[in-house]
Amino acid sequence: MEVRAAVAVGAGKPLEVTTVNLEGPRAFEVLVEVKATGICHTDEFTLSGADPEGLFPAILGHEGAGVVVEVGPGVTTLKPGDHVIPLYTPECRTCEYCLNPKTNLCQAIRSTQGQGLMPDGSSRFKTLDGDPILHYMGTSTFANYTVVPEIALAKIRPDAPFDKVCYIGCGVTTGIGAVINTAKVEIGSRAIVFGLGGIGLNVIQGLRLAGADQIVGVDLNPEKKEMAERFGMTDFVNPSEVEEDLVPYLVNLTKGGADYTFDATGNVQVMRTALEAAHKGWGESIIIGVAPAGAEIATRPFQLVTGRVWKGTAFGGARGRTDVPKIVDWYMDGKIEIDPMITHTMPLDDINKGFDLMHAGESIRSVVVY
Ligand code: NAD
Ligand code: AHE
Ligand code: ZN
Repeated sequence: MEVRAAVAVGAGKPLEVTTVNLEGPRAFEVLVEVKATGICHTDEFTLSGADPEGLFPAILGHEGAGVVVEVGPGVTTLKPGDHVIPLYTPECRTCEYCLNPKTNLCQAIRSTQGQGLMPDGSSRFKTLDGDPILHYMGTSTFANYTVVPEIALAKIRPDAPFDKVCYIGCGVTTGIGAVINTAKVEIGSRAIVFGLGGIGLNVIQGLRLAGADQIVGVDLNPEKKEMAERFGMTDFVNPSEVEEDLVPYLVNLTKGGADYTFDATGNVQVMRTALEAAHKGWGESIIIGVAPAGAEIATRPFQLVTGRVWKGTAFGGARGRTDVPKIVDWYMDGKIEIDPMITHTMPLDDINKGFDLMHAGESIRSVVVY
C-alpha cells in the first residue's frame, strides 16, 4: 500500500515528507495505522548523525500510538481494531533477558532492529521506485502506517486519546520508570534532575509520585523552570548563574549530596556532575541521556570507592507489554499528567517544525497528529 512518511534521507538533512510503499505484515508482524507520534530528542540525535547505529534512508519515530489494521500469520495476541503503542524495547517473555527480572532489555530482535530491519532481515518500506527504506528502533512511527513485530506492541485501552498516550511510548515511561524501576526512589529522598525537557519533566513527576522531599531541577534554559515547578520541582538551578563550581553548590543545596541524581541531557560532562553531586556513601546517579558517538564518561574512581553508584536506564526499565497499559491507566485515572507537556501539535507535513522547536528550546513535546 502507499503511505505517507517523513523520510530521513541523510545526516543533518531535513526529513522529506513523501509517499512510500509499505508491504503488508509477514509472520508474527502487525500492520498498524499510526494515529499520533511524539518527537523525542533521540530522533533528533539519530537524524543529526551522532548515533553510531544511525542509518539512512530510514523512517524515524518511536513514540507512537495507533490501531491494528491487519495481522500476519502466527499473530495470536492482537486483532484488527486493537489500540496499541509500539515498543522500541520489545517484550518476548521467553528470551534469557525477559526471563531475568534484573533487566527489561529483551534481546529477541535487537540485532535486526539495530540494522533497521524486521526480524526476518528485510524491510517493509520501499520508495515508489522500489529501493528499500530502513525501519528505525523497530517502530518507524513517522509514517501513517507501519509494520511492527507482535512482541513490540503493547495493547492499550480503547478510550485513551492517541495524541496524548503516544508520549507513553517513550518519554513518560522513560522518566517515570527511571525513578520507580531503576532508582527505586524511597519516600523522603532528595533528588537532582539534570535537563528539564520531555524526559526530565517525567523524572520530576515520577519523583513526586515516589514521595521525594526535595526535587532540584538543573537546566541552562530558564524557560523550563515554570513547567518543572508545575510537576513538582522544589528548587531550580541554572548552571550559568552559579559562580562557584556546580558540584559543591549542589552538594550544599541538598545537605550533603542527593540520594538520587538523573542525567536527562545526554552531555557527558553533565553526567560527571550528576555522579559527583550524589551523596557520599549511598548516592545513586542514573544516566538516561544518550551521548553522541565517541563520547565517554569519566570520573575519579574514588567517587565510586566512596559509595556513589553509577547506573543507566533504557525505556525506564519498563517491560512494555506489561507496564505500558498500566501507565495508560495511570494517565486515564489522573495519577499522572501528560497534557501540559505536549506544547505543540502539527500535521506530518510540518514535522520539521517540531525539530526546529526542539532546537530552539521552545517545546517540551511536539506531537504529530495524522
Ligand atoms: P529535550 O531536548 O526535550 O531536553 C533536554 C533538556 O536538557 C533541555 O531542556 C536542555 O535545555 C537541557 N540541557 C541541555 N544541555 C544542558 C546542560 N549542559 N546542563 C543542563 N541542562 C541542559 O530532550 P529529551 O527528549 O528530554 O531527551 C533527553 C535525553 O534523554 C536525550 O539525550 C535523549 O536522547 C535521551 N533519552 C533516553 C532514553 C532512554 O531510554 N535512556 C529515552 C528517551 C530519551
Ligand atoms: N543507538 C545508540 C544508543 C541509543 C539508545 O541508547 N537508545 C535507548 C533508547 S533512547 C529512546 O529515546 C535504548 O533503549 N537503548 C537500548 C538499546 O538496546 O538500544 C548508540 O549509542 O549506539
Ligand atoms: Zn525517545
